[in-house]
Amino acid sequence: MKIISFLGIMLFSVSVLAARVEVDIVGITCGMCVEAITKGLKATDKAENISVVLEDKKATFTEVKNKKLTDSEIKAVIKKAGYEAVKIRRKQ
Ligand SMILES: [Cu+2]
Repeated sequence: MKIISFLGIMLFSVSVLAARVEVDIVGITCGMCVEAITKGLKATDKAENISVVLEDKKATFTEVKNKKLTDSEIKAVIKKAGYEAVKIRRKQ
């Protein structure tokens, strides 16, 4: 019973710590863009649950546990893929 409570607290902590990150991106025009940005974020090994939506021109993801993806890292990844990150929001 103690172990179950402990696991519950651990899971709760993880879900609290995993920030949802939203990135507004300029230059997304098609599915290839979506693919390039998704691949770029995935390659960092710091982002999971990655979703890039063409219509919204927005990428959302959660940070991998204990791996912080800074705003400048995000901008660099998006730039490397050929686009520009104009706004980054974090939601706990
Ligand atoms: Cu495209």
